[in-house]
Amino acid sequence: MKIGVVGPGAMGGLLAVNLARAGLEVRMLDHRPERAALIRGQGLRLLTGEEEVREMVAVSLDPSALGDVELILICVKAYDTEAVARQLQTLPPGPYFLTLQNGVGNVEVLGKYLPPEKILAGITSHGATSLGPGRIRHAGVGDTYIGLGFGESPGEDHPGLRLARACLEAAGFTTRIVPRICSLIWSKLMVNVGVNALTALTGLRNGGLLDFPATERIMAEAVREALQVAAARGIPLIFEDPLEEVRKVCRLTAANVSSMLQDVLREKKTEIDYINGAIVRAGDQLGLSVPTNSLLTGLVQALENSYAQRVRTFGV
Ligand code: KPL
Repeated sequence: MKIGVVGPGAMGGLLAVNLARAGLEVRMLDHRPERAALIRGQGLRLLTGEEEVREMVAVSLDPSALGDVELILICVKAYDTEAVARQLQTLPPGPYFLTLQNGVGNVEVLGKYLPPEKILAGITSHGATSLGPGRIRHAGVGDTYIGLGFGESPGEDHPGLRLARACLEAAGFTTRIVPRICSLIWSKLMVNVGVNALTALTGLRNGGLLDFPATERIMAEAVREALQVAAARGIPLIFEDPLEEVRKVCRLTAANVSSMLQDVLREKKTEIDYINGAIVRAGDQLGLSVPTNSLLTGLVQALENSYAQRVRTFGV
């Protein structure tokens, strides 16, 4: 079976290596020529604990390389979804598209360019860290859920969902099909709202957020505001106690460097606008006050817009 993976970052790389090891034919799409060339030459390297494996996978800058695949996994940052959707729009009809991205709004953007009935969405709590171009650490095992991007999932009866689950399971991701993925996306959003901006601003690993009363308090406040927004939107969540779930993820991925902290350490753009920023936009529309998310969003935006001006030493 041929599978496309868009975005050879941490999650895309983790999936590509594991799919290739399971015997599937993986075709990756990248937009960075130097990284694509490096992966083409050296393969993708995946570190799990002390063990490192290397897999050679096909990487292209041209979307037509994905012309005959059955499923395309979309693993780019949320701010690149639109550009990727425009590229994938040029493919012949056929493949299913599965987004496994962080944040809200990806399904809607994909739906503007691709056939909505072919769009699948999922969330995963597997931790993946990019150690550099083409080199990934598998930083924690977690659950994965998938469903239709639009509408209620008919479960096992849906060929696209069956195909996506078979691929993910081949890659070692235990996967459940759920009826309403929107609830899942918002449930995962709570985790990212509580963890990502705070780790990016403090420089702490996920587990470190539980070590300080101040970060615990700000986390609780950000999640409480996001829960109010979800309730006002009528979106049911899967967690009985969402804040406790955020703490649980911090404990399970204690050693992980969150994706947003990885971005800040590499002085890259972050996904803040799709996480805490999405709560701020929704709060504005609903007339709800979300001061903690507003503050976290503003601080991360300031940080990512000022890398060149950062003071690194106060030497005279
Ligand atoms: O999704 C994550 C991220 O870093 O973006 C968590 C679950 C918080 C793991 O670090």
